[in-house]
Amino acid sequence: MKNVSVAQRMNLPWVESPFFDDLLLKKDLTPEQREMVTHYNREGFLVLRQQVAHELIDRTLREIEGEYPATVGEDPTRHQDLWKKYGTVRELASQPQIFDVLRMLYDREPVPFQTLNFKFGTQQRAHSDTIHFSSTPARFMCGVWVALEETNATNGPLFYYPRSHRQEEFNYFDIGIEAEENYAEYHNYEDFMEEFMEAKGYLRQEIHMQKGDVLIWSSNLAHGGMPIKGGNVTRWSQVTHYYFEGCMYYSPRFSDMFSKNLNLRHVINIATGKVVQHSENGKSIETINTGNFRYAVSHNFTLPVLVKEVLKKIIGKKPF
Ligand SMILES: O=C(O)CCC(=O)C(=O)O
Ligand SMILES: [Fe+2]
Repeated sequence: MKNVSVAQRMNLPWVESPFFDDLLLKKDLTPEQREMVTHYNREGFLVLRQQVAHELIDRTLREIEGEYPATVGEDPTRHQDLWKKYGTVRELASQPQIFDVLRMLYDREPVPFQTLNFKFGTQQRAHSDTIHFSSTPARFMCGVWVALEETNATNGPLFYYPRSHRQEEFNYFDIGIEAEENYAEYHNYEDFMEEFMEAKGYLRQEIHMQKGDVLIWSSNLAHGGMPIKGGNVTRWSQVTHYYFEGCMYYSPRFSDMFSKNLNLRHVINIATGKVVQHSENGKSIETINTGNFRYAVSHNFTLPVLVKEVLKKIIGKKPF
């Protein structure tokens, strides 16, 4: 390892590295690109104006509009993975110009793996997406939010806490909550995040966007949706979550990392339709399906663990 600098040895996206400034000096980037990566490094997000063709957005809305109720607050409020049904959602998740920006930020091949489409503002409390999706090496994940129409003070625009991505990635273990199958404990995590942001003096910023604008947030940036103030006003949008090749991908919310119960995700690359192989330091990691779309590292998956999982499913709680 003597010829490799300490900065190069760090298993992190270069844009999140503590040696970012040194690494930047070695990059072949235009002044505009330098500004973009520096902003992402410092603030944890990037706004790209007019990135997505309005023609594609209009086609998307025509395809998905029938999936939603007429009135705000009625179910379903969100649709996950409409890309499986609609080519336009897939196209929005696989925009080459956005891939190029992600390659610049992460130096790895992007893997769009999940879509969420909303008709109305989500009014979600602050969270970091790392509670839902994380990776090892850490931080090879980001969210790409596309405005399918204008967002403003009344239709529940996005908010984020600039620079909060620099904090550690909190999981349930850190705040004394057990890994869970449902959302019963999630409000405790949300309380924690809100209180943490306030205690550390982070300032919430609301962002207003135009149709076709894009916001990229780094995996650990705290963000959410503002309250809807304008009655039955829409806020059409699509979020695509991206991983990057060459990692292990897991859900912290369902995992107990320290007793080897790492809950691995079944990752399909939306752009290619192919399953993405988990890997660790260049070595492929085989996984085993433990039911309910949950996967575990197969060499950790012993017979007693299997028995426990099956019993848990039958009796609805942990057997021992
Ligand atoms: O659209 C929003 O209000 C927030 C969505 C979000 O937090 C996410 O998809 O990660
Ligand atoms: Fe989120």
